[in-house]
Amino acid sequence: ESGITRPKGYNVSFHCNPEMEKHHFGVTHPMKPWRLTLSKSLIYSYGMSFAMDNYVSRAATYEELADFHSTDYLDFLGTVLPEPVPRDVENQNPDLKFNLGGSDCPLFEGLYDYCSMSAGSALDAARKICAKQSDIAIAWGGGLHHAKKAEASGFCYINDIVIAILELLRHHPRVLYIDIDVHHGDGVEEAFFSTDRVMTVSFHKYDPNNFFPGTGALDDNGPKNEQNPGAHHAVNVPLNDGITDEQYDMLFNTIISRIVEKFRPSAVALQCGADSLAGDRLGRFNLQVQGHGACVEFCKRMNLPLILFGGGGYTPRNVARAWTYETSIAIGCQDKISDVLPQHTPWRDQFRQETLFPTLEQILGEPRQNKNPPKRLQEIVNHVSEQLRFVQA
Ligand code: V1P
Ligand code: CA
Ligand code: ZN
Repeated sequence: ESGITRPKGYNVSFHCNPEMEKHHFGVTHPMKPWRLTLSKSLIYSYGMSFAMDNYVSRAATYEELADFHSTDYLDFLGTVLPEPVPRDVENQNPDLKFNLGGSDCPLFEGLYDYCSMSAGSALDAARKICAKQSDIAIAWGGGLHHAKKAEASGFCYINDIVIAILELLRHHPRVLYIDIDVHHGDGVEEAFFSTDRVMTVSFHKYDPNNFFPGTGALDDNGPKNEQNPGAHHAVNVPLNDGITDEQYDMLFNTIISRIVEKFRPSAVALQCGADSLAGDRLGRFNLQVQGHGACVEFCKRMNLPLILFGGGGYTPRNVARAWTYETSIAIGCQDKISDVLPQHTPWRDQFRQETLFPTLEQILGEPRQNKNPPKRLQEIVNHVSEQLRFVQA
């Protein structure tokens, strides 16, 4: 008896496509669709599927993808074949077509299907929100925030988030996009650069020379031309290595409250990239499952229709912990689930510690040095507050 029950009068929907998990970027590539398998298995082991509406999402159609992407790009994506010998990091072809086929965005068997499935689950989530059939819709297989209109980037080929937000905009006057992946949400920011109907906010590690994608400075806030409706509608929160739960939550709560007050969104899209967790293979932060989840909890408390997307996350056991805890927050059973992973959890030994909330010491041995002085965090809050003076609903 798990004690997990369906929240009364509150609907959470869960959108996934198990076929997605069968795809592989290559043995050395950090993006492992297996993390989706591990996450789902932990979510189901806790008995959460009984408290949600579970959907096997369909693949998005060509026309749905073309809502954002150029047909030239989609046609190429649909016809390229995997390379017989994958390129390694040293042996990159500098003029890749649409940035496809390098080490970040390799060509693999079933690539087009993988992309359309990710977009399909995001789009299904958006449609459930628009139909008011879900209060929170979850698409952990989505969240691929770097993809551009006619270019693949940073493990992302199709921008499922942009496609889902375009769907929300058919029914909602204003959408707030929040991105807690450790990387800058550049593709989503760029897609809505010139509109005042979407406000984008990304929290990320920022180092223009040494951290991907190198964009997202504090004063990159949209078009510089005041006549452009998109001016001031991009918020960037550039951070340094080692940020802690307490600091991150202070920033998140302060910044998001002020944005909601001014922008008055009618729906929220939250990208929950789990590479901002401590111990991530690519990330640099010291966030714990609790701190990452606190962002989801904060968004839920705003009481607006909400989509939760996945995103990055390169240490699968921690990705599974975070997305499981965040699913429990969506359902509202976070206080009822046991800190000890259910005994019958498949691949239980993969988790190393048997708890949902390992300590920083358990994750890292020694925590990463925190390079975010309080003075810098205050500067960020001040800048965003100034910026918001130019924003109104
Ligand atoms: O740094 C780069 C390359 C080098 N420049 C020419 C670009 N790429 C990064 C890409 C990170 C993508 C993150 C995606 C997401 O935000 C959303 C799903 O999480 C990169 C890194 C790195 N450490 O930043 N690529 C790889 N590592 C990589 C490693 C092994 C094999 C293939 C790629
Ligand atoms: Ca981010
Ligand atoms: Zn990332």
